[in-house]
Amino acid sequence: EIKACLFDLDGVIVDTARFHYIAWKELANDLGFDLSEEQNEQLKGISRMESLEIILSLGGITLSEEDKLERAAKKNVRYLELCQQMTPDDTLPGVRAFLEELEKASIGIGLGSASKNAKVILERIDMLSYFETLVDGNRVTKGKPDPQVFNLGAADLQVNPADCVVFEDAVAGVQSAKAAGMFAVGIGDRAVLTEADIVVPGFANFGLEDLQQQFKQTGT
Ligand code: G16
Ligand code: MG
Repeated sequence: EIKACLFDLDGVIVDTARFHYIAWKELANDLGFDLSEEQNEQLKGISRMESLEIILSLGGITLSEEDKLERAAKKNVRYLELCQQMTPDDTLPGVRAFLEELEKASIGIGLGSASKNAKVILERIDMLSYFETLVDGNRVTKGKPDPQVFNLGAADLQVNPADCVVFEDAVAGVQSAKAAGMFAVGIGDRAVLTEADIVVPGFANFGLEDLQQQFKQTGT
């Protein structure tokens, strides 16, 4: 029985990936190389410092720890500056209606994000009040694909992992959900999110009744 739903932020609730991409691309350009959109895919769901490591290895560049921290901080300032453009209209289609359905059905709602900016972003798009708990990059010590982020969410909401559904757009996030023993709904492309229990393009044509049905059919 579904007792709680845990949501990833970037790519599930709101499309911030394009802002992360612009800011990371500028960092790469400062270092003399470019970052493709395809390379950016690898960074989804991955923490800020781990993302930086991946980018540096793509560019074949080594930096001192101090320089890394400085550049990551500068990237974040730029990212937050870009996020200023965001409004409640940037919430992905159907998300608000879906959360309202969950509220009505008394199903718990939690956030499970790698981002340290999660709260600020939820405030900007006026979605913070839906969430009973936030597990974000400030709380987790082991990033996705480790199950910690979703385990903490289930513990906060006092539900068993088997009664939790996770919504994720990243491969690492789906792996994290499955490692936590939860039902994973992939948001995006089935060919990419191969480990998800089901994959849907988004919440536009997907409601609680659809979820309940799939959970019963596919869930164990
Ligand atoms: C998000 C993004 C990642 C980003 C990470 C850390 O994770 O998908 O690309 O690197 O957060 O973000 P920040 O630099 O804001 O701390 P999620 O789990 O919400 O998809
Ligand atoms: Mg994501």
